[in-house]
Amino acid sequence: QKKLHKHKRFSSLDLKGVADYIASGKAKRIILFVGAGISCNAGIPDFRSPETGLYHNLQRLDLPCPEAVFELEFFKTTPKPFYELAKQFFPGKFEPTLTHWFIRLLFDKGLLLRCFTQNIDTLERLAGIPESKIAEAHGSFATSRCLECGKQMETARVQECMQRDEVPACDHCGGLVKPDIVFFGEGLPAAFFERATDVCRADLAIVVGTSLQVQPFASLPRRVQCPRVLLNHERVGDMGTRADDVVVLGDCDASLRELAALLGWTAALAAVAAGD
Ligand code: CNA
Repeated sequence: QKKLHKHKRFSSLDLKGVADYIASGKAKRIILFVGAGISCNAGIPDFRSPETGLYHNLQRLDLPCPEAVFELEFFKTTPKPFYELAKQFFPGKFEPTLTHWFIRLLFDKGLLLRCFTQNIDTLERLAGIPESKIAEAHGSFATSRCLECGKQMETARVQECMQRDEVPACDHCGGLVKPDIVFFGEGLPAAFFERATDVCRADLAIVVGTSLQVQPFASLPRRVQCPRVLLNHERVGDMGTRADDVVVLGDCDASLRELAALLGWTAALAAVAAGD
């Protein structure tokens, strides 16, 4: 590992260096670690951005602390705040961003090893990235089930309840229904751990739109041995501490638009985003 970090493998520590690295064919198994920041330009607020983040805007829900809205024990007794919040970013209302389309393009080009996402908005799926290439660390809104008997409830029905400001109750036993997103106090999906072994196989890691504060997800970028890139508004985790790390601060869509241009992929990116 030491030896790997001693030698920079990007020609320069910027987007041009990353583009050269990909264009030279050295990156055939690209791994992505993404978070709420990649969906902000779709109109879904993230958690921790000052002013616009969900945590900042939760005061009106009268919670003991902002995180309580995603705590399992709190939800069991007080589910309304969660459903009130979920109404704002339930799938169906939002379109993928340029960052999602860029990841889709990596897949189309046969370069995507896996996209690890903390997001629950399913925009990766909507961008046409196959489920087998995604590891949804915190589950998703795609399915919901009763906390008492485990019976599934169709997403459309859950959504209908939310629109009526009702908390969905199980048809079978009347129990509380919860989308299969991972709350604090719950384990991560088994598929996340199975797919985490990908970190050893990747030849380029790209971290985008995450504050890297939630474990165990946050530890994954530390475990890769390949060159790493951070595209984020701020520096996070240990990104930028290795000799072969590239850190590009700013809007992730803008950075990936530039990377696509450097690779000569602008037209291809526009085509996937247009659904061609
Ligand atoms: P976070 O802690 O809110 O961090 C987001 C990060 O993205 C911050 O570092 C921001 O500075 C950065 N950021 C925001 N917008 C941009 C942008 N346009 N370009 C570049 N960087 C940007 O979110 P994390 O994902 O790190 O936290 C993990 C939580 C958030 C997970 O459990 C998610 O389930 C949860 N979450 C998901 C969604 C969603 O599915 N879209 C929305 C809100 C929260």
